[in-house]
Amino acid sequence: MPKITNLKSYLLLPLLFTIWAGTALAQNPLVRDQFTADPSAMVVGDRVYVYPSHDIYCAENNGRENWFCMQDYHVFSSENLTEWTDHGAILHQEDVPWGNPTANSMWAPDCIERNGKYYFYFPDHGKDSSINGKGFTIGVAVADHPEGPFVPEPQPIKGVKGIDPNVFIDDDGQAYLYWSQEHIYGAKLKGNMLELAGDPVILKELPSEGLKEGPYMFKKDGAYYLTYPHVANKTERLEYAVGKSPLGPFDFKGVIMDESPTGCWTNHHSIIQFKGQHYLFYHHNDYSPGFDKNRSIRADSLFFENDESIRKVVPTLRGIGLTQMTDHIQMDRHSALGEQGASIAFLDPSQPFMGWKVTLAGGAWVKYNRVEFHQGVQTVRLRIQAKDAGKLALRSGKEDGQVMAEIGYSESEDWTVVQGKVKGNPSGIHDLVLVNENGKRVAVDWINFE
Ligand code: FUB
Repeated sequence: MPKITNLKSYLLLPLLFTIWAGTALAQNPLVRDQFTADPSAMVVGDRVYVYPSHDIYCAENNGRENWFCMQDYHVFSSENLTEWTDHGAILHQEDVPWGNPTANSMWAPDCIERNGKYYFYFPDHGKDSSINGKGFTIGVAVADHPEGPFVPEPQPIKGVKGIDPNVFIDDDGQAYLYWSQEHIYGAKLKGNMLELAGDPVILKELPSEGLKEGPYMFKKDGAYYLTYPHVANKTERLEYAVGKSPLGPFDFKGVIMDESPTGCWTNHHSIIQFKGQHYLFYHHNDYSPGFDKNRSIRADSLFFENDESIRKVVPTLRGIGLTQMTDHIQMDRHSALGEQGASIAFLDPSQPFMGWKVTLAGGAWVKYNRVEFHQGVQTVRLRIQAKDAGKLALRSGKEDGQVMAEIGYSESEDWTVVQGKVKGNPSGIHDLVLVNENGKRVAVDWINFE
């Protein structure tokens, strides 16, 4: 059963989000007030747009309890990869002319730009299973702007049965649609982006055992990278194969991300290059550890080796982007955690969207990378809870580990904001290490600088 079944938790969310408004959201997960999954990221000029699925919890979903339940799509965008704007719902199941308005089946989507129009591809169940055979098919909604409004086409794409659409446009202008249904399929699209231009083919040469889904194609230095989640063992991991043409043949190359160590059964991803850096967008059930059909999108940097193979991405909580010193820096979204005496937990397990805290026993530490300082910083503030008086030290993450501030505090049952004087007038980008130098157990919600 999911952890959040309590209506009060949902009612409190808008209030909680108002409290956070104005703070930058820099870490994983990227979206902190609703469940999001299956992120499809797209670069438009200086912004990254992300089109995820929108998981919700439905006690009963068309007779299948505790299953995926999605009724609409939101789009999010960011210019700095830290502050994500929710542009609101762009498509609801009730607005799909051919869709079943109560199927709760708005699974993983994709979006692509062509000649100034934005084509949004989404799976759904048809109103009448005879429309396109049984089960899922794929529709398109079109907009003049990446954030919509999107207008759904009257009919789904003919000749497609399945889920997880992905569209790729090659350098010669030919567009391809990929999707999954037991196998991964690919087909050429007509120039109108709404119809297949040829028969679908099964993309072979991928591992034959275990579910494969969620295809995502990209091209780099003339090579076609077909990437996809695959159940090689117990749950999905992200793999890739490389070919010389968009419909293969492909050579299996390896693993982009291992399966979740905590058992989230699905993973689903996209890969973009933004301002010279590649990023992997993926998902994990961060806010719903007890129910893996309520997921949250994440992003981490992705690197290529000299031979053009993809270096395996190790998921982080720290995520991507620079954090500003004035933001509430969530040390629990750490880059590293001391092995002894440091732990992460929800602030309130009955309200996961309130976020997490890091608890440090005496001598324990937590590290947070890439905080941007501006000249003139005087004070560090920390929201903490400590049953005993103690002292924290904030050190530079550099080798010399210089002390930037020491923060003494007295005992307090309640959460309280304490502060210390910052030494050395730091500027530029710093990694931070917070150490419980000689105190007893202390919990930290956030820190920031003034
Ligand atoms: O989100 C529902 C399904 O879970 C997606 O379509 C799959 O790719 C998996 O992430």
